[in-house]
Amino acid sequence: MNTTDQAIQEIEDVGYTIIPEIISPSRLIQAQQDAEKLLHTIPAEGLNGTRIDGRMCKGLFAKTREFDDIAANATVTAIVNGILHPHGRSAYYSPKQGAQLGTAMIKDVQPGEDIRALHRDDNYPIPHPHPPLIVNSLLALDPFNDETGGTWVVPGSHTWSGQVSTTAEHVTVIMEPGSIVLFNGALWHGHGPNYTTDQARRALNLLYNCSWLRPWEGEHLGIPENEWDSLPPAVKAIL
Ligand SMILES: O=C(O)CCC(=O)C(=O)O
Ligand SMILES: [Fe+2]
Repeated sequence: MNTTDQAIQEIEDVGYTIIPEIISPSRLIQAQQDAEKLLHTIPAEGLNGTRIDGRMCKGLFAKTREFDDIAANATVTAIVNGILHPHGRSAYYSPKQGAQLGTAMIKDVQPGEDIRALHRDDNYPIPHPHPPLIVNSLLALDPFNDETGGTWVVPGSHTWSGQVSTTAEHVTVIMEPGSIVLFNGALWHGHGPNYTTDQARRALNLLYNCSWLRPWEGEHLGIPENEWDSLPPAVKAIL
């Protein structure tokens, strides 16, 4: 089986897959530098009134063209389309039916930052389980592990019915910078605490949805017309 078919199979079976080194070391360094320029602190309040300020950059596509190549990466989009549009692998596929980028952001889990509780991204008002509607992804810009606040996933939970249990048993996604985790939006996931004092856990977060659904944020909004005209077809296809 090739990488794409194997990844599709894993997402179907356990709800997620990790692809090591989806970008080259030099592309990674560029992405880390571009991410650092865009990240800024967003003030937020936790449940008990504590400060949970996070470093983020939302609405990426209206702000920079630096991540277009990753969002439209041929392997990533083939996997996403294979999950969201299984018929897309047949001869009747039209690119216009392909997955849409629902949201694109950069996130940082900073040293000392607490967990993000287990949850589902797919909260459409349709009982679970149902056919996949969202594939979310996190491209690691820093190491993901048990110390840095790596993503937590509950294997197989994309097929579960009912409400999310925040105490379900999870595993940590362990990956090196330049690798990507892709998961069905119905999979329960979150991330652990960053126990370190000096190691950020930055990620490029690209969430794709079926193109016939209303996107979470709509990355096509806010792109100036002259910029839109010069976008490559593979980028336009996901917007
Ligand atoms: O940052 C993470 O590891 C998980 C974040 C998350 O819940 C998401 O991207 O939907
Ligand atoms: Fe999430």
